[in-house]
Amino acid sequence: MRDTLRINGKRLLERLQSLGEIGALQGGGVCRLALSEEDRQGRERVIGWMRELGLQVTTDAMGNVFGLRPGQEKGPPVMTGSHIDTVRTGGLYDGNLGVLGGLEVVETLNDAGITTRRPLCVAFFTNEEGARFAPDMMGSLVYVGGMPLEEALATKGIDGEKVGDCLDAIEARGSMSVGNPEVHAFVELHIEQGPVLEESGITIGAVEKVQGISWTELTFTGTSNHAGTTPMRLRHDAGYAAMATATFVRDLVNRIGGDQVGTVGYLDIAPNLVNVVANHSRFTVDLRNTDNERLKQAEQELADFVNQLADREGIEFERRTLARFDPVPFDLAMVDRVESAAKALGHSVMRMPSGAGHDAQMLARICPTSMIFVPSADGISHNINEHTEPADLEAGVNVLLQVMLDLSE
Ligand code: HGY
Ligand code: MN
Ligand code: MN
Repeated sequence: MRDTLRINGKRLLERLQSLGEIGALQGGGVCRLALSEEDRQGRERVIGWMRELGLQVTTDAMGNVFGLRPGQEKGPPVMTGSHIDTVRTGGLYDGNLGVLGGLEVVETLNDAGITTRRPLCVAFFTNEEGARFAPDMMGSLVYVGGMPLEEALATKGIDGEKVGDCLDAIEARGSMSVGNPEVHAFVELHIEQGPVLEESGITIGAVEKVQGISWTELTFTGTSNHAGTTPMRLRHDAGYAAMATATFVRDLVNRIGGDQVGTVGYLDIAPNLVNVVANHSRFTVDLRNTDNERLKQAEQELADFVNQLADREGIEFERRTLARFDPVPFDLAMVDRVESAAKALGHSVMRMPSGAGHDAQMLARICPTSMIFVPSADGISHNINEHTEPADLEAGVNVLLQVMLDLSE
């Protein structure tokens, strides 16, 4: 009976659409930055669904939310989940699919009158994106003990606001100490956010690992001056330095090759005027690689370049590490479970790494963990046109259902 159990794809889509109304952008997409008013509304809606499904809802001091479904026995639950915060130009599925897919699994079991041996839990973690407050995966990192709670709460975002103050402003700070509930195993359903599954014509990704992530913030301080009267030999141009570094990053990544990727996504220049040599620039460099040694090489070459550039240009600089996570391998038995569940359901499946960071990479520090990927149309994500076909969404949640049933017995 359990093998033939299937989720309700229409109900799943309705919840995804409903949650996507919160923070909806003109012309499509979603903006629900961590700990914003939109995040508060999103939390309220998801917690409401959790309660409607009979889950026991708890919130920890970092605002991580857990919906527990009791089992026949007590003990650490089989957990699934992800995040409901988005980047500024987010889509309907990044993170949300993992949380609402978990709720769909619960409702399917409720409808079938099934109580699993182990308890189940559906979670969403605070500030997975890291777009407002770095590092990313902050909530799950604190939950697994990888970042002290106080340090996280004191973290300032790109708008100067503190995490703790923003948690309180949206009444998201819970009373439960971080690290609860314990967890038996964790499996996260997520869109791939890249082109691999679609290009391979494969429906399910059994994720073997998450690549290493290095986020650095660089601040250059030069001398503002007249764009017309200042000879080039007398310039200390913080704008030029930022853009020279951005082009260096692209050349560096092309030179290293392989899985190496590099992005300058955040750039602020002042005074940002047509006829003034910039005296200030602040920007971020996102470097990633599945190979940690190569990632370290990229970080070292970037540091060397910035030192030499600052000397040459006669400018000051500050460097701040916003995030640094080594590549994380997932538990092979868990990857096998994802792969065999997909095959048993008749879906094509391939083992693959994750290019994006995920809460699962933090849960892997404390319990057997893996991820289930479904295809992203045109490999697009962190973009309002993010899309995954309903049949693929449904396939992913059916695989999640079977893996959770498997783990809960
Ligand atoms: O940046 C990431 O990989 C994730 O979206 N937080
Ligand atoms: Mn995500
Ligand atoms: Mn994301």
